[in-house]
Amino acid sequence: MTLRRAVLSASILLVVSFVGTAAAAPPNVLLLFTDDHAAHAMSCYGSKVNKTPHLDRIAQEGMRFEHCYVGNSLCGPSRATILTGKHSHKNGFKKNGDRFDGSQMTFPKLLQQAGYQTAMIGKWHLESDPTGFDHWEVLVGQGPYYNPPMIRNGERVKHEGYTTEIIGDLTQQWLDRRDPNKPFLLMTQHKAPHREWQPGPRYFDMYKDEEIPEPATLFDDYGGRASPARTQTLSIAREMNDLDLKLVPPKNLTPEQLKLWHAAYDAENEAFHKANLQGSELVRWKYQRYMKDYLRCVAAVDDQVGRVLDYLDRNDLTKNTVVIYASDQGFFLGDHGWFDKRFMYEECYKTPFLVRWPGVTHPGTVNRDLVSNLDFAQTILDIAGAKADPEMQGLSLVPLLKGATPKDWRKSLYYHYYEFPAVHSVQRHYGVKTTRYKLLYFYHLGEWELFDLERDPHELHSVYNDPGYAQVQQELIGELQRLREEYQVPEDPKPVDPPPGAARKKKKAA
Ligand SMILES: [Ca+2]
Repeated sequence: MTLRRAVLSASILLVVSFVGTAAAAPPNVLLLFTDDHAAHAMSCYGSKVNKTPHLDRIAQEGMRFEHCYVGNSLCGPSRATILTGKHSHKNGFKKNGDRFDGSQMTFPKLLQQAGYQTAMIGKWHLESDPTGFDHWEVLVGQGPYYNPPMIRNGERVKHEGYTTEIIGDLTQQWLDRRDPNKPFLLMTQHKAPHREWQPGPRYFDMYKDEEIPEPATLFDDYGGRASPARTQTLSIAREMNDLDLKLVPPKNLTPEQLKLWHAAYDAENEAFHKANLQGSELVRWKYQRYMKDYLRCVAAVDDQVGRVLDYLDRNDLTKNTVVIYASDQGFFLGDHGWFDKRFMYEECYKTPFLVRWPGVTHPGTVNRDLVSNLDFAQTILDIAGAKADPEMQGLSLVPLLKGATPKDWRKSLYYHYYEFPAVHSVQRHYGVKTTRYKLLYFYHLGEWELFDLERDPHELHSVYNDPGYAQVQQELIGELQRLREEYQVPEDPKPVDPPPGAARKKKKAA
């Protein structure tokens, strides 16, 4: 080849590759989402209790966010925040049981307007019907682990089998029949590993002869903190029921499923009843039973994640699909002796967040900036090249995904939990978190907590009013006030107790 020809072909290559970039189709977005999956039950986050090879693959081929937190650690509110990019007080969904106003702007609607086909499959949990989706098939409320009825575009349909696997099947079926000429947004939202942690038959034998390591705080005495840590009802020792502990089977199994269930649990249950465990030994047994079932549910999710990643590979979709994994919030895995969530404590306040964006995000990177589920909407819109809604309150994470965090990136996050009085009796609180410190205010009690996460990572000793932290405390109170003003958070008045007899009267009137 002559020099001239070589230069000419190089220029053609350059032109071709430039045109290729400029005209590149907007990427597909696959959001894989779970319910109550704590980051400390994922091996890519350093789990001591399980392995999640398929989720780890997303981290290895993309970016793992080490400090992703939620604005309100509860199922419905987290979902509403993700859809709208707004805090609970702005999108109107503060507590489970609220009804999502589907007429408000959401990121799937904006993607639809930008030419995306959009689909939502799995757990929705927002009371009103999904809006902004060309196709939706969702569980009814929480939905059961087995044989779930679902609502497909407004029509009730029946399924038989294990819900996590059914959601995996529906995901592939939708991908098979989508319009290949349009980019897609697909949200696959698992019910697992929510309470009551019912594993599928394929997972009954997992961890059978293993001891799951206990967390350091399983026998926390709740000293050194404000009163809500003592008055909650999240306790493994006291609040787990027979259904949680698999001492009785779920009610909606087919005869064949019931047979497998008895084969899995009966012998262990018999030994348990015979042993008549008490005190800490009983707590330890409950912890093992809880964790094994929780982790079996996680394993099923991990397998379905692997399955859809394989699908993308087989169908030449990997390169042009951004894969995101997140949970609606974390969970207490025996930490502080608890299950469930709600508190602004690390284990359930933090949520796992992985993003694989081929050709943009450097594989295997870890980001340590403060990010939030408030940012998901604007991030996904930015990835798609679509405009965000001006009322959205988060930030686009695209610069972080490109490896260039802006110098003025946020230094704090706002939190607000509202569901009290309610199940699990966690008091209403708001708070602020920085990389090192966390300030919580239980505002209807007038009680504060301040934690130095560097010295006290398990949050066991509040240093509120400790003279050594006077300046930190003052700065955080100021920062909390600043955030409340920035996000325009109204005062949350204390619910008035109904006068004695009011419930009875109301019932009579109805
Ligand atoms: Ca949840």
